[in-house]
Amino acid sequence: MDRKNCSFESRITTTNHPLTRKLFEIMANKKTNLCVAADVTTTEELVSLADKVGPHICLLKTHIDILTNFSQDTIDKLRDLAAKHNFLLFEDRKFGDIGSTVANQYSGGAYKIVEWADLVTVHGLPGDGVIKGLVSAINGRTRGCVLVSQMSSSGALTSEEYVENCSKMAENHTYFVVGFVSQSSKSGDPRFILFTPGVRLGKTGDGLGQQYVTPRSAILERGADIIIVGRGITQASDPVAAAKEYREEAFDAYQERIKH
Ligand code: 5FU
Repeated sequence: MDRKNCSFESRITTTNHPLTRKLFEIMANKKTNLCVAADVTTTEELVSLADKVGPHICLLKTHIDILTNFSQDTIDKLRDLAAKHNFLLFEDRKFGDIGSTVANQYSGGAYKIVEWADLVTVHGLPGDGVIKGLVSAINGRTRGCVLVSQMSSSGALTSEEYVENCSKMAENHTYFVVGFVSQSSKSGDPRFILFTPGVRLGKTGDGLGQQYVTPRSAILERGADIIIVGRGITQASDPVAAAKEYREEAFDAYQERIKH
């Protein structure tokens, strides 16, 4: 069973991870494989964006530490919107330290990420202690992580060997890892979801190293399951219309892929 030829529905039973299953269900039922990168800097903008694009997304990706006015109210509102529109919360924290430190970063500090983020990103660089550290902080909650195995930015040091080693790490920790943030995939394992950022229509880069491909290219050529789109939506004159456009392009490309 090759991941790229399978429908999201048919992949539900390939995994025991409750959040992987939930995400497949959301994608299949809502007919969307769009994740919006909500890179805005105030709670008001974040909440307003989440409510507007909510019907079109399966996941809302945050960088919670770029907010100038974060509080518990931010989280209460995001969680309400996630329930209202049926999407998951994905904090792109890119944990990358020893297990003991990431456990504290995940559960403590100002953001208490473990309390509200369904999924978080993690670098495989420190070795699998980073995963064990995060898991030690979960305390019975249903949580998962996405391993950043290959970055979209130019000159990224994520070599082929690194990508392969991240795949092995994921296979050893399937109870926590739901998939990869990557630009390509050699793995056909249907349990793992491939999330691809660096997606934008009409631009190839941002002048600061980001490199873009189109939704069709991400899904049909690179094998993405979910596209992550930030400024293509947040900086559009009409973010809702842009979200609809990316959603349709991405879901059409996915449907085209599973036909073959
Ligand atoms: F792991 C990665 C990566 O390799 N590239 C990324 O761009 C994460 N990202 C995130 O996706 C980045 O931190 C932004 O939040 C988002 C892309 O935003 P853009 O506005 O679509 O370029």
